[in-house]
Amino acid sequence: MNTYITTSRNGLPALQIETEDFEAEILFQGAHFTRFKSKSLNRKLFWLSQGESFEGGRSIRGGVPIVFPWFGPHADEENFPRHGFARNLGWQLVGEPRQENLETVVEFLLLDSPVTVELFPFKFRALLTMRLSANGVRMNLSIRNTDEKPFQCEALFHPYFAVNSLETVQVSGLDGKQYFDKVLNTTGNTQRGSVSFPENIDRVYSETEGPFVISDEGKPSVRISQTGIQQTVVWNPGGGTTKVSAGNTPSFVCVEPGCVFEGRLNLEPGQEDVLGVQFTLLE
Ligand code: TA6
Repeated sequence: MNTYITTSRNGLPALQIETEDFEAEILFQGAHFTRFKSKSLNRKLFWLSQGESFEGGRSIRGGVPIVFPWFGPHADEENFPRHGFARNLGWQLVGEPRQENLETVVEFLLLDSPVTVELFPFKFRALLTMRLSANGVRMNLSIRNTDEKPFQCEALFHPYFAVNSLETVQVSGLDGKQYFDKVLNTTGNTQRGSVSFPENIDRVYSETEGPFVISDEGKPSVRISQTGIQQTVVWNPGGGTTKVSAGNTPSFVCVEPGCVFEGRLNLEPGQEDVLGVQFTLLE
C-alpha cells in the first residue's frame, strides 16, 4: 500500500492511497472521499464535478460529502450552511492508514470547536471509519454526544455515484416505500417499481432497509447497503432548473443513506449512534 498526503486541486490537502487493487483520494476538508477507482474493473465509483472551485471552506459537489448535524437548510437560521458544517471543516486523520485483512482502514475525526459551537451549541465527536477494498468501500460514521445535555441531529452520506447514461439509470430496492417529494413538496407518495430519472428527482424515502442497486445501461453497476439507518434520499437534478454547474453533465445519481427528518438522532449525554454504509462496484 502506498499512501501519501498531497495537495489536491487548488491546494486542498488530501490523502492519496494506492494499492494493487484501487486508487483513492480523501480530502481532509470534510473527510470528503473524492475518488475511488477499482483497478481490476477499471471503473470509478464516484462522480466529481469539474466545475467546482475547490475553495477551502466551501462545499464540493461529487464524491461523498458527509452531511451533519442538519440536512438541507437549517431549521431556523437561513444564513447557516446547507447540509451542516461537517463537509466544510477540516477533519483530523486518526493514526496512519492500516491494512486489516483485505481492507485498507482510514479514520477521520471531527470534534466540536469554537467554530461549530456558534452553529450547533453542543459538544460532539464524529468519527468516520473508511474500509477500502478492491471493488468498493465500507464506511461507519459514529456520532457521540460528549455534552452534558441531550441533543438532536441529522447525519447522512451524500454519495454521487458515477453513471454513463442517466436516461437508462434505474435504482431498485425502494418498491413500495413511502417518500416525501422535495420537488413537489408532497408527502405520502408510494414508490412503484424502480426509480428512474426523466427529470429533477429529489425524494426522501422512509423506513428503507436496502440494499439498493443502481443499474446503468441495462446492467447492475453499484450496490448500496445501509445499517443503523432508516431513510434514503434519491436525487438528480436532471435537465431541470437545478443545474449542477455550467457545462457540466450531471452524470451521477445520489442514493444517500441517512438519519434525517423523523429519523434524526436523539442522543443523550454519552450516547453514540453508528451509521453504516457499503458501496460496491458490481462486475
Ligand atoms: O440530498 C439531496 C439534496 O438535498 C438536494 O436537494 C440537492 O440540493 C443536493 O442535496 C445538493 O445540495 P448542495 O447543498 O450540495 O447543493
